[in-house]
Amino acid sequence: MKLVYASILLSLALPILAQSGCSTLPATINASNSKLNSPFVFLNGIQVVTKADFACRQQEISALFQRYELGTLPPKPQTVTGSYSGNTLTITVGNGGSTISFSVTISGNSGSSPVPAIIALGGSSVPSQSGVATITYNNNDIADQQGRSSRGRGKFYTLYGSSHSAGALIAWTWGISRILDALSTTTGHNIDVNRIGVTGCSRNGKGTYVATAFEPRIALGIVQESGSGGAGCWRISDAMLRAGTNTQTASQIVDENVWFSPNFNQYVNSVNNLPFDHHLLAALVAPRGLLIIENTSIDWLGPQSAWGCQTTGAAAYEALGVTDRMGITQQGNHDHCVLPSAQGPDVAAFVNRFLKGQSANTNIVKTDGRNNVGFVKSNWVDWSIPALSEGGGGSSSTLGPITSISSSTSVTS
Ligand code: MCU
Repeated sequence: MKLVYASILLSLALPILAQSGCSTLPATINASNSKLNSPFVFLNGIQVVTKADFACRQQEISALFQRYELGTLPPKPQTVTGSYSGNTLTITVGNGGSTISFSVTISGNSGSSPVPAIIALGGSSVPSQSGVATITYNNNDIADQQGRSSRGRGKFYTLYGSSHSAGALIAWTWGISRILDALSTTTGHNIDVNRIGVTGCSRNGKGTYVATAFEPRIALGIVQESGSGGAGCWRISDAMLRAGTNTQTASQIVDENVWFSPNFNQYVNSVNNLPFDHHLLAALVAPRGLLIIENTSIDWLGPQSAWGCQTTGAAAYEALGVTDRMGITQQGNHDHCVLPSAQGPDVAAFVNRFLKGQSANTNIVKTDGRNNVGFVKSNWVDWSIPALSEGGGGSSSTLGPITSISSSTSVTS
């Protein structure tokens, strides 16, 4: 009888412990793993059982990315105001005695009722969609990306200091959050702030993925040809290079540009020590809409890495019972950032469903397999996918927002 009582207590306590277990990250983490880390096990070894646990694991993953790779995403600044005139939304942000101001241009926003919109980092390379506005965001103005010498340049750093830990990707995310803040408090633009997508290609595809992962107000991320540092996993890209394919790796990428935090530099030659990889970006976006578009013809993008990484990341959606909210479409034989016409319907399906609120078949996971994509899952994945239960009040549509982590150790809101 005692034993039964104890095991009931334990089974009741585990999910609760798991939730309170997400309150802090340990100061140091020794987590060497040559495979892709499970989305369903907390750092302390406790299994994710319920959807509420998973929301907590998302906070842990968010904190890990910020501490080891991206740098810290600051919380909402003290003041954010917007003004809209002549298709330009101007956003003014004040914090700690400094003020910056930046603008985005809006097109396709006419209509008798508010329209959905896609924020395009550096412009859009996917076909424009009828009834959906485009918000063109000059992300370079917020954090420059002109090689290593551009570290700390841009309006984000004017506000937070040039030695802030944020790399460009998370700084751009911060800028998108401010656009959303300003849209919410400004009239005249005719944008429905509850139906916002984000897109960008290549380096701006990396930014799109990170923004979608860290800004829960984004309903859909369309991540185009982001390659290594975006849809690719560091571990798989390293293996591709070891096998003789000229693929971008972590150690190359930090030499090339300032997309990541300086804190990442110490891990780029030992990526197995990272307690995460980029499949867990998908775990941060889930259960929201996500379309990953990749190119099989460009080795540098790491076709096998992006495919393996993202088909693995889709496990988060499967565990939440929403497999068709994440699409992966990979095709070759075209130039970089030139969407082949065959992938046009994939974009339209995700936009129709997640921005226009229409019904559309978004069960899209496909590759043309060109260039021997050749990902062998059993070499990389040693965990199984749970069916997460509703316990603790979580549900796939009401998962709490991922709170921004202002201190490097706290993962509570
Ligand atoms: C795929 O994104 C990058 C890539 O990481 C860089 O190595 C390369 O220089 O530029 C790509 C890009 O942004 O192309 C427009």
